[in-house]
Amino acid sequence: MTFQELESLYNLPLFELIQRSRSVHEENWPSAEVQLCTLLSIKTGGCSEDCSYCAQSARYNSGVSPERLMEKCQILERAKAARESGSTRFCMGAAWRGVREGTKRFDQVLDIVRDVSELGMEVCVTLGELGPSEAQKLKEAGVTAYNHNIDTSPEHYPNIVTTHTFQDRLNTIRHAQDAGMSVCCGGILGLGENTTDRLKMLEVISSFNPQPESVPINSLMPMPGTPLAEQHGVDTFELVRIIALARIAIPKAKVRLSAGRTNLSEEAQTLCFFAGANSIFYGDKLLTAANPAVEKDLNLIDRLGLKPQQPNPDLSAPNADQTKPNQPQIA
Ligand code: SAM
Ligand code: DTB
Ligand code: SF4
Repeated sequence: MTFQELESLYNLPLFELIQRSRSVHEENWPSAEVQLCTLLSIKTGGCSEDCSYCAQSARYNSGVSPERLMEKCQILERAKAARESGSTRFCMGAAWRGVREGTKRFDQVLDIVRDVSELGMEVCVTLGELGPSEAQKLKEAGVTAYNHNIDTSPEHYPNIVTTHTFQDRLNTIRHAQDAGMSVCCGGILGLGENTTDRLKMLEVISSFNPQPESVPINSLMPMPGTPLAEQHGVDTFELVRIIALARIAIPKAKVRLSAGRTNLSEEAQTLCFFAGANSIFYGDKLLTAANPAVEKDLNLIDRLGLKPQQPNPDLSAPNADQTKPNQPQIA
């Protein structure tokens, strides 16, 4: 979807925008389902990168202490517990710039993925930069989706991160797609960007071929010690508009209402679901930051008459559209 199309939708009266996103939602998804995803930080802190929102960067005194890669048996316990509690997707995050074939830590990750993928959940990993061979190895080990966010517009990205480029992010996404993994790609609202940046971010994400299988919409959780610690919160109606646009522009993606739910009322979250969000991170912790308690989420889901999504037996990645270019067009 082009920037102009996104902009004219964005400027509609809110109810009209939601009416449109709701109808796209109903054409593509069961209307009352929400996917529950469990997130686990398998390697926390000490990251070389300078992403100015992130508590895991070694450059900031955020109070997050660097840890080693978790042991496989502990990860498997957490994955089984996630499945028991109704999650259908297990997402493992590592605070790395990226991974390289032939290193011990990459072999350890492959070993972990092989075992987690036996449990019947979608297996998502977010490990930073990948080359073609790392992507291929992860796919073979059983990864179903690779999370790599573009986070903001190409223009605003250098104000947020200087240790890698927006193009580096696009290259990794291409490698994940070429290896046959689904891509989970979204961004963060509240990084000091303007509406144009938010729409450009969605323009890029919607131009991927194939479009991402999931689109996480995070609201910045300002982390003490990071350059964005004092950033003010995101207006709920702007968040809802971006969710509605993501639903319209990327109709078959799970739109995940991601970081920042602890700052949203139940009513605000409900509006997000109504506008097209159909997936959440479920569990008391994200990577380092807080998330609503499991009981609170289950209670909300129940009161809204929503149903947790059942496991999807088809874990294959979406197909590319052969009539379209497969590199996003960056203006
Ligand atoms: N190192 C890998 C990478 O950068 O892709 C994986 C982990 S990284 C923490 C995953 C994503 O979490 C980021 O791309 C960003 O969208 C999100 N994130 C990190 N810190 C956040 C914060 N304070 N508030 C909201 N989202 C955040
Ligand atoms: C995504 O888009 N959001 C998740 C997941 N992908 C890896 C991470 C949110 C992190 C929030 C900040 C923290 O926990 O440190
Ligand atoms: Fe490292 Fe990822 Fe955090 Fe950036 S977002 S500092 S790459 S863990």
